[in-house]
Amino acid sequence: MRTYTKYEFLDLLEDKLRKQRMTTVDDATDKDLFYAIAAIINDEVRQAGLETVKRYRQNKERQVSYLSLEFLIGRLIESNLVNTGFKAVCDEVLTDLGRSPRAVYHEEEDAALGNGGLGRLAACFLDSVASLGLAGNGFGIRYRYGLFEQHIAEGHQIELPDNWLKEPYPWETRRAEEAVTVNFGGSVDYITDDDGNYVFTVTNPQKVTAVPYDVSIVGYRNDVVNNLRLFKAEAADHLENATYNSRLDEMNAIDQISAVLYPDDNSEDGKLLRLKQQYFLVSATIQTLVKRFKQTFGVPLTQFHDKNVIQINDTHPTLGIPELMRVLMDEEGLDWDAAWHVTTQTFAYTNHTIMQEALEKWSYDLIRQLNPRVLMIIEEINRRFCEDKPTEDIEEIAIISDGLVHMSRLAIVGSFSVNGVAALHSEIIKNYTFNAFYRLTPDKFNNKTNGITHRRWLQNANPELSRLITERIGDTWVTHPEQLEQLMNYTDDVEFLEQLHAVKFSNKQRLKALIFEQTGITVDENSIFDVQIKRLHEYKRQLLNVFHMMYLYNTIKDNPAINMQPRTFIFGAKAAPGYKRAKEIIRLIHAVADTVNADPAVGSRMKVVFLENYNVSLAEDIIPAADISEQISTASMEASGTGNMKMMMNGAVTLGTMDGANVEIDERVGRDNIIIFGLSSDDVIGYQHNGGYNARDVYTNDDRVKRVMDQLIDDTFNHGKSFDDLYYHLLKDNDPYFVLEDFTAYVEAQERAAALYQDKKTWQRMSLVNIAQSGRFSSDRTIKEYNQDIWKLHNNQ
Ligand code: 4GP
Repeated sequence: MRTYTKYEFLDLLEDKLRKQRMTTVDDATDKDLFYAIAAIINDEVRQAGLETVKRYRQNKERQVSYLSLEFLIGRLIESNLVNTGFKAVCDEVLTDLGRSPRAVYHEEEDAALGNGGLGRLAACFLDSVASLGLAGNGFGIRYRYGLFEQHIAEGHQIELPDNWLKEPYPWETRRAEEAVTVNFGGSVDYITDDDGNYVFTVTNPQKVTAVPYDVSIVGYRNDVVNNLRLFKAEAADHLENATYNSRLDEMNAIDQISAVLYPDDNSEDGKLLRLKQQYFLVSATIQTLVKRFKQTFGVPLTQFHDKNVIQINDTHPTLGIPELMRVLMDEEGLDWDAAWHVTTQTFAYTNHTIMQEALEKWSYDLIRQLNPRVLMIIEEINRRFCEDKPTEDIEEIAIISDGLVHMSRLAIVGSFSVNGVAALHSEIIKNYTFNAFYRLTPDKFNNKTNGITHRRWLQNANPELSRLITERIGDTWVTHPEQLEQLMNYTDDVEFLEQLHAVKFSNKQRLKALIFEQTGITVDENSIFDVQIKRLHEYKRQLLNVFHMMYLYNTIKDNPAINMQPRTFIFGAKAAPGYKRAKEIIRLIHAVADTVNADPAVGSRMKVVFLENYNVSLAEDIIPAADISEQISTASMEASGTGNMKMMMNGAVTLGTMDGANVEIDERVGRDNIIIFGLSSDDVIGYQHNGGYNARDVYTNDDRVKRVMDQLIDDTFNHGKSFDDLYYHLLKDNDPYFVLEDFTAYVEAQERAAALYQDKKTWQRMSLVNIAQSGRFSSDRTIKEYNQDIWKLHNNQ
């Protein structure tokens, strides 16, 4: 990629402003500047993209396709500027013009085509694949509306449509000429060919056009530009329905397929539409890949898997397995065995959760409605798979049972690799969730601990810290994040620790300003910024955090003169629209915040802040300012977590359970540099299997627990409506997430955290060790492991 001087870049900017926005630098709005800069980037990137494709083609390279119903991209402008190498010059030009680079970059809408962890992981992976020079592309859906916009009205979450495409999205290119047709429904016919084989055809299907929109994925200063292809559903040009009105109805129905991101994660709504989205994505992708294979390689499709590997992000794209079988057999004439060999050598499956409600099961009838031929193939896969298995195992492994198709089972049977996303999670999958399969094919199972792109989450989100690090150890950490470990040489360097502290302080001041702007609450930048940002889910236990806040409040009310470490509790969280209890927890956080923040007896010792509409961009503002990273899930339930990695990389200290990747963070930083508490995953699994925990006992015997519990239903924090559901649920349903059981340990851990924070030197050292040990959690490391063990792509760098 080219480099530009300030003057050259300014020339380009003026040119783009004139030709594309019909304006000049003097009159340009921030939005004009944003679009003009995007156009400059696109000129470079699209050229490099063409060359990348040409290179892959010439070298006949094996490629990975990352299939995901979610890509939680956020804004692209800054990472594109960083990765092209234009960031510094662009910042300088804007500043010289008297403009704020931040304001200009913030004109970009977040692309929120995902719900949470697995969607953001997919976006980090794309960045690392390109930055490592690997041939890999993403495939997803171009949802017209992304993850809902969250508003809070009197503590209640209100969901508004996320109209992210109301203005043109500058990073996408529509490629109508590469559209493919996806068939839904219809009925299956067959004939017998001359050799006596069945040939299947589907008659009268609903035909939907999948139109690709390509988004360039720019590697970090390596001239590699990969692609994220997002499909939009459109009606075929000639709908065959009789009347104009019925055509319009059908067009509307087809629009729905790519209209909204499935709003509920971890639950089961809008079934047929969701399933249609899944099949739409996988069918469009598989057809595209098969077409490209035939154009590029000139060898029989029996070698498809030599050139293609498809990583499926959770079970949502599992229908890709029968779809590839369908295309290979019905359209390309392979027999079952040949097609099955290719398919099972092509697919690899990543599991992201053991939560039962997220392990997808679809009714047999629904899949028949969706595509009867696909159902036939699933039935045949199941028949052949179960054929030689002992009867006593069938219930646990059958792909179809009780009228349901178990997607995770289909994914395991149809893939050559199955991985979890942190060491502990991968063990749980092997030993519990998928144990029967593990016993059958132990070699399929492996672990790939998640990672995050340090370019976005450190270099970009925390420029002051990046500068400080580079001053000390040079900038090789940007391409070799494990080099951050060199910072371990400075753990006793008082000057460096002070500088680190100064950076955190100024990040906290910035967040303080943002908090004031968003909420009107004034927080103290000298207080601990105690941060819990993630989806709202009971297993993540925001409720435990709230109980601790209630307890602290009680402590202050009981001893008004008490001298305690001031704290600011910061939350960001969206609850799935249909998840009532999660929404009640949001309401509770607000009720506690209103009471605490308004109580003069509390003063500056404690503030509670809920930042609404948590998204990738907001995370980039919060994370660099965090002191404590709350990772307090019920042990065994958080597959990995990635916020834990982002915050550690920015010098926050984890306060967490031995769950997900916290276990590996603990291993890296050592017990002196992390605050661990609570039940272990073995304890939790033991309780689940043998009973043994009685929530009511804890409630009755622990005064502190009883008091906060009772405050759910008295009027201490009651804003018009008490929190009966939470109260009765914990007692009657025996607290399935062990909030009460872990309460005492959590309070003690919080006390330890406060004491450590007051010992400034110790805390600064802890913070530094976390940064220094975070390189392992770069997604570059994760992607290298995927490549070494699963994808086996040629390494271009
Ligand atoms: C999430 C997991 O809950 C989280 O622990 C993990 O870090 C992340 O995937 C990426 O692997 N799962 C989901 C989901 O987002 O929808 O199941």
